[in-house]
Amino acid sequence: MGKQGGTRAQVEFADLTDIAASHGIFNLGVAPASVMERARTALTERKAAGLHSTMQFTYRNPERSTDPRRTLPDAGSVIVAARSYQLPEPESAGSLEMTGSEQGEVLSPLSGRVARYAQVDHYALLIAGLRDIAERLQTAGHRAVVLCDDNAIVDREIAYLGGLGWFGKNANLLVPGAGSYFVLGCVITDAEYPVSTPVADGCGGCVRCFDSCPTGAIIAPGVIDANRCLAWLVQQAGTFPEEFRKALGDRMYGCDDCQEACPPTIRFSSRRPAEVPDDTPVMARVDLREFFTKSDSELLERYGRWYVADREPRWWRRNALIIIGNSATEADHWVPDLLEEYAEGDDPILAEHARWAMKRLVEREIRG
Ligand code: B12
Repeated sequence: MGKQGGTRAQVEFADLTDIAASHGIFNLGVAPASVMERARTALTERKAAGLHSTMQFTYRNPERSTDPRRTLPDAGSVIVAARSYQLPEPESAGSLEMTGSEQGEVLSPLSGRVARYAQVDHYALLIAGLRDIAERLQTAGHRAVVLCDDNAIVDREIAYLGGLGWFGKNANLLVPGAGSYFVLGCVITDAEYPVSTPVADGCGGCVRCFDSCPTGAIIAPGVIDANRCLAWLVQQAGTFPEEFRKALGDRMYGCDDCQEACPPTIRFSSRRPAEVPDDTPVMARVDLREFFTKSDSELLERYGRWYVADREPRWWRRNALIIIGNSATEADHWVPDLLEEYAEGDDPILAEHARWAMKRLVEREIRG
């Protein structure tokens, strides 16, 4: 929160774009600080229809998450930002722990795939830029609050209203000429700037994302049923729905299928690569064995920036058991003992997933 009272100097918007650019943020816009009616209606109606599954986030309090003035009562505008998370494609599908400068350090026979947005802490890189913008405004006597992937605001709608992109049928916000591999955030401030013009629809008649979803989670243009979306199912607590376990494939965290099928994203994302410091570790794939050899606290230390229900590494183990069933081969000698241990263990949910994985290995003719 900025200084109270005192004189306020106008900060040129160009100063803010310069600060953003120094953080690898090349898309900045301004949204009005008013209630986002469309998002409020969508949250309320979809919650009533159960499409939010067990998610809370922005659904917990739609009155708050759709009104920037609930965060900053005298807000005058919302500066919205998009930062690319498109990294160069890994050279080897099996490589783990690649860094921005050297790729393909470690190879594992059994690993899980991580969606692009979660391979690096892209939120932290965006937040660092937004904080510098907020600080510039605060130094000039304004109030400014940074929000990114926070329950207090619906990031896509405010970014849309601030002219950063259009809503794809896959529900992602697409930046014109760049695609959807962008994380979004904003600075709510009492400084006033002219509002940007929203971007017109760019999907046209294309419906490729519908067919690409492995579980049929896109139920209407821009509408996701979280009960079916793998990106939610891997984060959710409890039993992983059996009908979607095969579709999970080798995904450990997140799912990019609806973006990987999207023509503008396929075509343009490499034009707008993410700027990440050279020594940044990139988790494109993770070693599955680690989830059974490391303690909860070690796992949280390593993967704690990934949201998981109740911060319970148990749900990562559950996901890893499913992936083992879907992708282990005879070469993974440690797998049969591990599955037996968990199938007979005292965690009933993990035991059931281990039994499922055993059956799946038989079905795949990996075990007799
Ligand atoms: C909850 C959540 C999820 C949930 C639910 C997703 C969802 N669609 O709501 C789950 C866990 C499934 C999820 C998955 C993903 N998420 Co998410 N998620 C969020 C979170 C926390 C809240 C989103 C929210 O409020 N949804 C509420 C519903 C109502 O919004 P909506 O689906 O966008 O609905 C809008 C459209 O339907 C549109 N609309 C209305 N009418 C019409 C009509 C037409 C024709 C169209 C096209 C659109 C349209 O208006 C609605 C309201 O704005 C935000 C962070 C935040 N604080 O906002 C990140 C966020 C949306 N997620 C993000 C990302 C990166 C992802 C994934 C790509 C991650 C991954 N690879 O696994 C996937 C994408 C899945 C998908 N296709 O949506 C980014 C999106 C960036 C972008 N460029 O769009 C965000 C903004 C995080 C961030 N700060 O960067 N996510």
